[in-house]
Amino acid sequence: MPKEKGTFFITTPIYYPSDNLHIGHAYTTVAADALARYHRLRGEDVRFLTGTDEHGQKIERRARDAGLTPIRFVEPIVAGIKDLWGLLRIQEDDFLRTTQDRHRAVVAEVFRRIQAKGDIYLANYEGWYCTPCESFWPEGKLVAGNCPDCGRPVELAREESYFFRLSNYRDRLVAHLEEHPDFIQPPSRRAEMLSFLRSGLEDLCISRTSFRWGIPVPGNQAHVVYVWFDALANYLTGAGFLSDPMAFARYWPADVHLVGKEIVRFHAVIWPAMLMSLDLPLPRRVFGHGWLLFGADKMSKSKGNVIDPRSLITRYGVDPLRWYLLREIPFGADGSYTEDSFRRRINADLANDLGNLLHRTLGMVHRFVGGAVPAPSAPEPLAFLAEKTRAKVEVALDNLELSVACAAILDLVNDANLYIDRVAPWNLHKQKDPRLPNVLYSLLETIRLVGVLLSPFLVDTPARIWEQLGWTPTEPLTWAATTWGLLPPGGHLSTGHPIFPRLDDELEEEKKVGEAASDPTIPQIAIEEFAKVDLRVATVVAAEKVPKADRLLLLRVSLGNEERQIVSGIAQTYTAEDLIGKQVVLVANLKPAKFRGYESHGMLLAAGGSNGPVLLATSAPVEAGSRIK
Ligand code: ME8
Repeated sequence: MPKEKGTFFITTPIYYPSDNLHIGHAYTTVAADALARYHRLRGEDVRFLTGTDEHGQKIERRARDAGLTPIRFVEPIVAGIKDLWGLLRIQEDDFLRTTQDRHRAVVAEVFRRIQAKGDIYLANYEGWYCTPCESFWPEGKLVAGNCPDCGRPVELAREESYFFRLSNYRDRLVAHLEEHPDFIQPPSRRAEMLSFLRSGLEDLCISRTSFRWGIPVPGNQAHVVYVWFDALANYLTGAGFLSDPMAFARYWPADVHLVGKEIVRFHAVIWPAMLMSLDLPLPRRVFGHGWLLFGADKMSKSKGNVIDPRSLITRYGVDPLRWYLLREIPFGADGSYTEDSFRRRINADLANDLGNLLHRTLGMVHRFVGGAVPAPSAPEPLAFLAEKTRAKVEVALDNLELSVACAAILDLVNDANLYIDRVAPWNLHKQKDPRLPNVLYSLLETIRLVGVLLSPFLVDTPARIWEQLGWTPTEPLTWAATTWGLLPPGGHLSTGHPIFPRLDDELEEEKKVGEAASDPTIPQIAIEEFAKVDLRVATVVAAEKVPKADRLLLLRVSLGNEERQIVSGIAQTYTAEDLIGKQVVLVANLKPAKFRGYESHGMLLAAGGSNGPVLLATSAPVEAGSRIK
C-alpha cells in the first residue's frame, strides 16, 4: 500500500540510557531535527521520532553495579536526555521508550507474526557476545579474540535461543540494495553492506535466557527478546503500528532512518529482513553518518572521552552548537571535535560573516537613508543569487547533505559582503546616485531571506535577525518566505547590536578551567592517576592586574626554594592587594600556558563560587612548597 503523499517520517536511533549522552548523540538528533524543521517549513506532515533503548544486558549490568533496579537506574538518565533535547530545542513529535506498554505490545506481536510465518525456530546458541554493542559474533568473525566492531572483549554465550531465519532473506536483501541505490547512504556504506551480504548471512539469535531485563518472548517466559530485535521494532511502534492504523498508513514506511555508521548493519540487514518477514514496506533510506572523534578515537561513553553538550550550550549558546554540528563536518564523514575548531567556526561564520553583513547593512541604512527600509526599484544581482541559493539548499537537504546546505547559505552571506565592497554604497551616497535605495533594499532583503534559509538549522538567530530588520513573518513561517521581495518598504530598523560576539580564545580557556570542576562527565580515576598531580602550597609574593583583561591577575608565588609566575582568572573576586602574603594551592606540574602573552607555570585551585572563583587555602599556615596529598 503506497504511503500518503506529503508526509515525512524521520527517526534517530533510540539511545541507550546507560549513561548521559554526549555530543555524538546530539549530532544525530540535531541533524534529524534540522531535516524535520525543513520538511515542516515545506508544508509536509512530519513525524519525527526519537527515544531510548532501555532493555538488554548492558543496562541490567550497569543498574546492578549501581545497586538499582534497571528501571530506577534509567529513569534519571532518560529525564536528562529529554532535558538535553529541550535545551537543544529538538522538536520531536514522539519520544519512545522501549519500556512503554505500547512498545512491549508491538514487540510481542512482531515476534508472533514472524514466528507464524515460520521464520523463527528454537535451537542452541554457542558463540560470542559483545555486551557494549549488544551484538552476537561467531568465532570466525572476532578480531584478535575481540569484538570486530568496537575492539572490546566478548563473552561466551551458550544458551537455548530462538533464531530468526535471516539467511533466508539474503538474496532478497541483495536484490533490494541493488534495485534501490538510495536505500543505504552514503554510497560507501551501501558498498560495505553489499559485500557483507555477499559474504553470506547466518541466522540471528533473537532471544536470551541468561538475564531477565527485556521483553518476554510470547509463550516462553524463560526467554527475553534480544535487545536489537526489540529496539528496531520501535520504528513501527512510533509510526502507530497496532495502536493507530490511520497514522501507520499515513507515515509508514519511514522516509529516513538516521543512524551512526556503526549500526548501519542492523538497519540495512536485520531490520529490512524483519520487515520482509512481516510483509511490510521497507524504509526509503537509511543514512549512516560518520563519527565525531576525539583526537583519533570515536567519542564514546565507555571510553570516557566525551564532550558534554550541556557545557557547550552554557558556554556558547544553542545556535553556535547546532551550527558547529551541522556545518563543520560533511554529513557522512568522520570529523574530529576540537574546541579550537568550534571557536574558529563560530567566529568565522556567525560573528564575522553573518554578523558583519547585518551590522554593516544596518549602519548604512541608518546613515544614508534615515533608518527605514527603502523601496526597491529594479532587480539586483543578489535577488538572483538568493534564488540560486534556495535551490541549492533544497537539493542539498533532499540529499541529506546538511553541511552543503549550510555552506550554500554562508556563500550567499559572503556574496552579499562582497557586493557591498564592490558597489561601495558610501560612494553612491556621496554621488547622490539614485541606485542607492535599491542597493540597500536588496541587502536587507538578502539578510531577511538568509534568516529564513537558516530556520531549519538555527533556532533563535532567525528571529533575532528579523527583529533588527523590523520584519515579522506570518505564522507559521513557511518556505514560501524564501520568495524575494517580502520585506515591506517603510519599516523601521533597530539600531542593531551584534548577534554573535566574537569568541576570545584565552577568555574561553579560563572560563573552561572554572567549569571543569563541575563537569558531570569527568570520569573516575584511580589513586595512581591522582598522584600524578603535583599539588603544592605556595605563598603569593607579588600580584598585579593583567592589562586589558577583566579576569586575569599576574602573580609571583614562592614554593620555598623556587618562584613561579602564574596567570590566574580570579580578578573578579580578588584584587592584587588582597593576595600578597596569602597562601594558595598550586597545581605545580601543569604544562605552561600563555594567557595574553604572559606565561603561566601552574594553576591555582579555586572553587567556582556563584560570584566568581574562591581560592583554596590550608586551614593553618604551612611551609611554602609543602606537598598536598
Ligand atoms: O546504538 N559520533 O544506542 P547508542 C557520531 N540503542 N554519532 C554518535 C557518536 C559519535 N561519536 N556516538 C554516538 C545504540 N552517536 C542503540 C540504537 S536503534 C534501533 C538502537 C550516535 O546509545 C549515533 O547516531 O549507542 C549512533 O548510531 C548512536 O548515537 C548510538 O547510540
